[in-house]
Amino acid sequence: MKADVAIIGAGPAGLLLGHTLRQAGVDVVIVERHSAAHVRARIRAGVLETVTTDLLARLGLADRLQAEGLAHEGLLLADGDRLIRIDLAELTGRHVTVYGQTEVTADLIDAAPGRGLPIVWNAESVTLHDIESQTPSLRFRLAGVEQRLDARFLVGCDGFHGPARAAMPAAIGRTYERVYPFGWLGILADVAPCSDELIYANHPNGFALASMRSRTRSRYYIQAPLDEVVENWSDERLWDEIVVRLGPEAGARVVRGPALEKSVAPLRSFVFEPMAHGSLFLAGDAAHIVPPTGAKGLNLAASDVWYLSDALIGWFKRADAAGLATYSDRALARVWKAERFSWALTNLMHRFPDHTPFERRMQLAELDYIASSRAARTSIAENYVGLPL
Ligand code: RFL
Ligand code: PHB
Repeated sequence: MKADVAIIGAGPAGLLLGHTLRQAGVDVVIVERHSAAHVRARIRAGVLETVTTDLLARLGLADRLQAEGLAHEGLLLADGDRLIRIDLAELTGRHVTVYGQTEVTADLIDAAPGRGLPIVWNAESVTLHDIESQTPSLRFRLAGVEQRLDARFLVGCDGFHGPARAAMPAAIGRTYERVYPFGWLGILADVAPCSDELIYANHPNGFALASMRSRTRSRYYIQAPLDEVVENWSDERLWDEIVVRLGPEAGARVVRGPALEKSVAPLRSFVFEPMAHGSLFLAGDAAHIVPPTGAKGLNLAASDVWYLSDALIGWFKRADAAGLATYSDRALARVWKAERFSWALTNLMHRFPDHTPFERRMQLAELDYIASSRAARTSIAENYVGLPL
């Protein structure tokens, strides 16, 4: 097999990049470890910045997003008793869109055959070769048979655990990491949301988030110990805790229902620099992870794709190498600001095992400051809707 660009991974980063390059007439093949059914079933992000929705619109793949996505013009921070509103529309003139990552992925997978975007599913043991040359390749097994894909460039869109970042020579890279001492226990249920807008709650018992996928499907999370097992949490116990942590006003409006899905996810901040070496580029979770508190992970994958697709199209269509040379620096400038925001919001809203009553009072003082200061709310709002490209 041959392609201009070989992409590893059919998550949001790989699918968005593949479609964008294909639309510009660049030959792409995506190689994915799992089946299409597995990728479609993964439940993850729910909040899209305009960076992401504009990319889908530019691809002409935003019909369902426009019909079914919910525009959110604000969000709420809860500090135990009070709800503090961050009015995104008034403070920034912008909004975010609630539309599940599952739906984004489905729309991109469904459109691939009609647009001549090949996706190789179920590719086992993908390895990267000759990344420092101009003739790199991927090797993998398909139903037990060895395959080879030659390309001019390789792009690792293979998430945090994929092989692409590991293929970078150790001497050229640097890793920055913070692992948080808790995870998020999530529940998805076909019940009406308790609020029209997302609620991020800092309760003495720990963090809680009220989110949604639609007007009839809710997504809630609570902070939980890292070693927590889902089996310890019956639906009833989890609903009880969600109600307590959201506070009296929102808690009273929680509608309970059977869990469609329940899982624990760890929280991590992580950046690998640089995002390019030789003929290999990284995009999305392959290069950086944020804790989900700021809703930035999927949106950072989309901003990487803006920069990288622009650079690769420049190289193939205008013989312009400048974009590829600056890709890593451009992408990382935006990544670090999103890392800062996600880390700060995580620190503000969670209960840390080593916190003393002093740290708790610092959190409450900051929430009180946010409630009273338009400048503080504007800072949160402009980060939440997404910083400019
Ligand atoms: P993905 O989605 O992990 O996709 C990587 C793909 O690569 C494949 N792969 C391989 N393929 C071939 N060979 C190999 N050896 C391979 N190894 C891996 C994988 O199967 C997969 O298909 O990375 P990508 O594309 O960079 O996208 C990143 C986003 O998925 C991620 O940042 C977000 O889900 C993070 N996130 C959120 N982001 C937001 O912007 N807003 C949110 O509201 C939000 N909420 C969340 C989140 C992530 C969560 N979890 C579970 C981590 C909520 C949660 C709970
Ligand atoms: C979600 O709905 O899954 C979600 C929303 C906002 C976040 C994280 C996750 O910050």
